[in-house]
Amino acid sequence: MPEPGAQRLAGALSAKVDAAERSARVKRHAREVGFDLVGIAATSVPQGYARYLEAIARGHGAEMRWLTERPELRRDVREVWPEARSVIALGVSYASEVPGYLAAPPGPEEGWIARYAQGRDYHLVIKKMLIALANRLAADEALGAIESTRHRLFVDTGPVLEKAFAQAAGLGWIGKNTLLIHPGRVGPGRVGGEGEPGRGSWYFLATVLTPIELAVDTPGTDHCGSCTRCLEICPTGAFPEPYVLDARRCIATWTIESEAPAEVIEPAGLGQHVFGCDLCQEVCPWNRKVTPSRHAALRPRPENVRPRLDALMALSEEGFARRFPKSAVRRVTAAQMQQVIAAIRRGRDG
Ligand code: B12
Ligand code: SF4
Ligand code: SF4
Repeated sequence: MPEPGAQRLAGALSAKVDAAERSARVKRHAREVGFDLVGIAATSVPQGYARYLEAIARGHGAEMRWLTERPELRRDVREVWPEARSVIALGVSYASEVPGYLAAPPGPEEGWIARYAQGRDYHLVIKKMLIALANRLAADEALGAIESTRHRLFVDTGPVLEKAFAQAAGLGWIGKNTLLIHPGRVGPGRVGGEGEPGRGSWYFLATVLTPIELAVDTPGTDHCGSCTRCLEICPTGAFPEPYVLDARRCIATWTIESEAPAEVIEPAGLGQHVFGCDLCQEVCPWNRKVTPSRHAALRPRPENVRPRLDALMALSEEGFARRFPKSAVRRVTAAQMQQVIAAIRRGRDG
């Protein structure tokens, strides 16, 4: 077994095409395994890292210890995977035509599950696509036939600033709501072709760290302009300033990340949110015209759109597992969700 350094050299020497052609091939492979957006970035995002450090210094990481521990890992992805030479930033659409929270507000006994969790758990869907991509990269001799195990695959699962890399790779820009927004046809990060995805922020992000030297893309540019809709709609005042989110005040933290929701939730701003919140995306003009996702597994399951609160309240832990099979909702337990529902009712009934 050669040492990693020797392997790297062998990989570089056996690559048969230049960096631009290697990037083009990587993008073709990404499209063919089902990714909607793809772009290439260098291994660090200094501006994103500086903003991340500032955010955690201000306490904006809330109680998510995994977000604030060992911050240096986010300085450069080579801290996580020393062999990495380039970052492949990827996007998968979960847009759907189901009317949102604002277009058809849930009734007093109905809850809202955020769009991203209405279908099958995206981690499962995207992990499969990432593995397929790593296998294709390994099988492509023009890329140096680098083993798939020499790539590192992430979808939420590691200390990688996925939005900052996506912006650096040209997939879009980080909006005032702090989410990555794809500008549509004009975006350099789109893969294009048949089933071309639409513009907006209804995209999951994923990342591959690769030892292959690739030509990087031009970063996305900001198209928020003078708009402030997301900042105004947020019912809990979670944006202390544009482009900055205080996770301590975000409904997503309260309803998904908090181990003891009853202790942190302020019922007045909660509305009917049982799991996550979409408001700062629903108002975004870039999400106005929806091109539904081509990924059938990610489409909303009808029972996850405006579910009845009393039915959720009645579930045991086993019943909850059966009610939400292979679902991102299982990030919480029935007991946690029921604390959220109790807070919804307190907010509703005053
Ligand atoms: C922790 C986390 C959360 C936390 C904190 C979010 C936050 N903004 O910090 C909470 C629980 C609140 C959360 C909520 C949501 N999340 Co979340 N979350 C993450 C996670 C796991 C880590 C993010 C992180 O490191 N945060 C630390 C902060 C300081 O860094 P940051 O978020 O990367 O962004 C900052 C810098 O990148 C900086 N920045 C960098 N470069 C530049 C350049 C310029 C010019 C500017 C202005 C700013 C800037 O701006 C940001 C704000 O400071 C990521 C996955 C990942 N590994 O990245 C998903 C992720 C960001 N979440 C995602 C989603 C879908 C959501 C929700 C929409 C879910 C929901 N419906 O309820 C909400 C949206 C809330 C919101 N408006 O952001 C998606 C976003 C996809 C996209 N299109 O952007 C991600 C990427 C998951 C994924 N793999 O798809 N999330
Ligand atoms: S997800 Fe909801 S609570 Fe969180 S910042 Fe956006 S609008 Fe505010
Ligand atoms: S609502 Fe307006 S300000 Fe907010 S992210 Fe969208 S375009 Fe930018």
